[in-house]
Amino acid sequence: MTDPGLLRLYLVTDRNLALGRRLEDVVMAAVRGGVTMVQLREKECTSREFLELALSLKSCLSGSGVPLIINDRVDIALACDADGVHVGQSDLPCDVVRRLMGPDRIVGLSVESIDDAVKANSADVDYIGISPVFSTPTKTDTAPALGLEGIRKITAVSRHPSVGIGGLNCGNAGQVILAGADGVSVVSAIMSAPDPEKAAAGLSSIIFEAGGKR
Ligand code: TZP
Ligand code: MG
Repeated sequence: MTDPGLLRLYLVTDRNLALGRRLEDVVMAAVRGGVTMVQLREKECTSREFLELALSLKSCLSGSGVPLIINDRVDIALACDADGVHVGQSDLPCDVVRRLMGPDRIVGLSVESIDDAVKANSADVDYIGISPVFSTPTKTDTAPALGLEGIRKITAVSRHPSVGIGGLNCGNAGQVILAGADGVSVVSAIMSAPDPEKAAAGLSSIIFEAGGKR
């Protein structure tokens, strides 16, 4: 990934938090509001359903300039010709993911500690997701929250562009950027917003403003 600007406002999906709305509708409203990257992350789906959703989102996003990233599943990412894949510490190792995905697609890796971030420096990944910044009801099986101090320490040692994830919203997104992350990744702040376009636009301007103060 050549442009860390693509990480500025990174939407991670969860249909269960979409208040009964179509996933594609929420995602496209968020894109109109300024989301710069989208990760399809649906944990309660068959492989068939996951692929269908991925193909549908891929076609919605085509021409928007917003990359589609698939959570965990290299096979689904390749099958739908996604722009990339995002893996965690217990998923396929990054070298295997890179070999399967090829040199040109985006590979993202979650790091849950400074140690993970240091190890990621020798991995061929395009960005790291610093996870979780704060504890969140959206994902409860996480490592301990790293806080803003964790972002400072991890961005200081990491050679990769980064996004923070976990408990982020309008109230703390600016601090995440000021602490050194290139972007902010959210699930509920957009998926569950009454107006996802407005929520994305609000986050986007906060992130832009904080970026100008660094
Ligand atoms: N990984 C670490 S925390 C998290 C994921 C997928 C969920 C973040 O959700 P929210 O609603 O933005 O706190
Ligand atoms: Mg994973």
